[in-house]
Amino acid sequence: MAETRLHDNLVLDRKGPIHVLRIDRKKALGALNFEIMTALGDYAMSLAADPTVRVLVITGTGRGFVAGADIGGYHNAAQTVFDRFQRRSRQTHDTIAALPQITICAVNGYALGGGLELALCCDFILVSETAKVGLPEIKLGLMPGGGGTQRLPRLVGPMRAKDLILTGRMLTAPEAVEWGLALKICAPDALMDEALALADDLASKPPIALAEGKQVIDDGLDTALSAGLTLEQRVLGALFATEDGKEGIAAFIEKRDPNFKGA
Ligand code: CO8
Repeated sequence: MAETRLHDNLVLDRKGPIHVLRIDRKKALGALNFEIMTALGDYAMSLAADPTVRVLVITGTGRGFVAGADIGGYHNAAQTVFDRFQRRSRQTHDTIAALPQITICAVNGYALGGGLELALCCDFILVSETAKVGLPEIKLGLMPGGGGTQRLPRLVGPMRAKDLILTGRMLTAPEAVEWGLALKICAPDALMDEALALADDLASKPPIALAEGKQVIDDGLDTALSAGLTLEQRVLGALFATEDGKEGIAAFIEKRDPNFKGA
């Protein structure tokens, strides 16, 4: 176990090809201020360039995952301060969403506002039975600004997104799974084990196919069906030409386990 504190409120645990990043701000239920958002973005930027890491798990501490942006920091703040946070959060969210690694968000408690928006940047969301998720910005006279109005409707459809965004209500963990907002519900004590089991499974997969599969799905969502289908065929053709593609097929024929090398 190699834990490093990247920031007062961010702890990184490196487990070989898996990184576990924990937001550690228990007293404020994980609320994100400008400094944490910056540290998170800087870490994600460096991770994007690290081919030795295949999976990132993001989680929180105690009963909060991230209860949103740090509201206290914006009480009577200048417009420029608010705008600076918005720009920073856009960079951080976009960097995490575009990571070549597979990302798993293990939501241990409240994921509200910017907390849910951070989770929505991840490939998989697992929720603890105690988790509550929502976009309550409307109660502050605002609306989401970290991707909530765009990423949530793409995941759960526009009507359900409007339900959460316009009422500001929270979903329980079973409701989040029922909506397709989370993949799986876990007992609180089992959340990290389940997240790490999924991470282990993903980390054992052929790395190029893993990264390309993610990218093609994400890019396809941003494009017309015919362009997405063309992209899919092109990338599959390129994967067929990789050593891992040849190894996977040979291993099947020879009835043995494949030895993928990421080439
Ligand atoms: N920011 C700062 N502090 C917070 C936040 C937050 N988002 N959420 C909770 N806290 C703090 C509380 O102030 C409290 O601190 P203290 O003990 O010092 O008083 C501590 O965490 C525990 O919170 P509660 O006592 O309120 O605990 P409860 O169990 O009673 O309630 C809730 C938990 C329901 C999560 C409640 O704390 C809550 O409603 N929090 C705010 C949730 C929210 O509105 N999030 C969205 C924020 S806006 C956003 O994310 C995007 C907009 C970006 C613009 C930024 C401008 C604001």
